[in-house]
Amino acid sequence: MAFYTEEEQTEDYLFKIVLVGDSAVGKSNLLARFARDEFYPNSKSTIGVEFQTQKMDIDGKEVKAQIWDTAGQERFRAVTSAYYRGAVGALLVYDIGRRQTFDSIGRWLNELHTHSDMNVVTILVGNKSDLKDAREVSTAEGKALAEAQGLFFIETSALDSSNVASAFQTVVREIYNILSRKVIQSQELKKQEPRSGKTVVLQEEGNQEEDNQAKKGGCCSS
Ligand SMILES: Nc1nc2c(ncn2[C@@H]2O[C@H](COP(=O)(O)OP(=O)(O)OP(=O)(O)O)[C@@H](O)[C@H]2O)c(=O)[nH]1
Ligand SMILES: [Mg+2]
Repeated sequence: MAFYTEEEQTEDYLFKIVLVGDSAVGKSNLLARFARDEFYPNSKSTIGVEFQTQKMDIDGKEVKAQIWDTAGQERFRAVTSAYYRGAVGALLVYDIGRRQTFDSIGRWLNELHTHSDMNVVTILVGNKSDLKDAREVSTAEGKALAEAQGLFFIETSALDSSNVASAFQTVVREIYNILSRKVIQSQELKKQEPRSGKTVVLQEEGNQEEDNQAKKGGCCSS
């Protein structure tokens, strides 16, 4: 999705979103709940990479989210750079009942930023919110980390479905909004240059340097 020309504006949007986080935090079940409304109480570790495409409606526009899922465990993971390549959104997942998975978030964030654009829209997801008695990470701690890192934040339960759709929708809506702003900016540029040839109204990569400068430390602040 490098360019959209004027004629192509009516085409669907396809956004690659990656699920990231330690093993057994519930990445595969969040995807299963969101895409198929299913839950597996005894799911096995993911081996390699799987993805699922889900249609979503954003402001009456059809958007497709291609959601990628891989193993949290190093030995089951596929080639890391390929997993992140082209991603425009990420869910960084931990288990609210296992502090160790929350402590790993910094490492996952580093990996995400090493292999993808700094501007990837990211939400920190505290999963298994149904495990009330086993909670080891408070909501306030999750929020604070998200704020410090410039991420969105939500707590979910793949088991009882709470906030699962919202987590994905938050990311996809923000990507869509950023894209729409770029289209408007390009159209304004086009008005100023009426004699230019074929008009490119969206370039996903944009001006990387400028974008990184503007948004460092936060994917979605503008
Ligand atoms: N109580 C509760 N259990 C959950 C929830 N989400 C997932 N689980 C359970 O946690 C275990 C691990 O879930 P998975 O979805 O396989 O975890 P994963 O992050 O994909 O793990 P890897 O593929 O190894 O990286 C399974 O037994 C799930 O049933 C949840 O929201 N609440
Ligand atoms: Mg999995």
